[in-house]
Amino acid sequence: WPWLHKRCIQRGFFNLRPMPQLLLCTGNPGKLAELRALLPGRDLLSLRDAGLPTDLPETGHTFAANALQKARFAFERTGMPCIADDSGLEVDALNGAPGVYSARYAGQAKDDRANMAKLLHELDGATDRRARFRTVIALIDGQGEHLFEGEVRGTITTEMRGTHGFGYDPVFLPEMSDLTFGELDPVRKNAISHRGHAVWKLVRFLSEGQL
Ligand code: ITT
Repeated sequence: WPWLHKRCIQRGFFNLRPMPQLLLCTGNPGKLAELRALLPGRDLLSLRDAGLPTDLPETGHTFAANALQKARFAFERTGMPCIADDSGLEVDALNGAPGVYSARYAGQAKDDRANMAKLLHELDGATDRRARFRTVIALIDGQGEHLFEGEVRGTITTEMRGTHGFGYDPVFLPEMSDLTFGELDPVRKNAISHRGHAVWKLVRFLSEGQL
């Protein structure tokens, strides 16, 4: 019991201060739904709830730079703890493309089907179809700026499969799975995804600290 009591104090289980609201700085409805599912029990606000634009500036050349840029934009305007996710698909045979340009791979419209069609076209006939999804999550609060990374490796299919998820999910087959992210139900995707890994690190950080 003394051991358990000490662990509870260390982990803040007796800390009855209310958890602060967190602002999720994404305009992508698919990401927003996954972040909400991965952060149960948290008081979460969307950009729309906070009266901010949903297409935040992201002019960096790395996931980390863009995640920080989006979180800073929102933090400077609200002063709330802000969480931003910048993510994308890196394909080995395309030297890491589309990478940070994943959302606009087929044009400015951020059209998921057009992006997947372009990717399948680029890989037409390719035997090396290895790829990975990467996410960098930035948290900015009154204390500072923190980054949490996640990735999942897999391959690109030769056709779109499944209707779950968003973005490139129907063409991404994660390692050790016969089903694409588009075919997996959301709980199973979150259990192995790049975003799931990054959010676990974020949750550990939040539960160890004051947020
Ligand atoms: P925000 O910047 O507002 O968050 P966005 O859609 O512009 O929204 P990104 O710039 O981070 O987000 O682009 C990420 C793109 O990568 C996204 O449009 C998807 O096409 C793809 N992507 C990221 N995570 C994905 C996932 O879990 N499943 C499928 N595609 C994903």
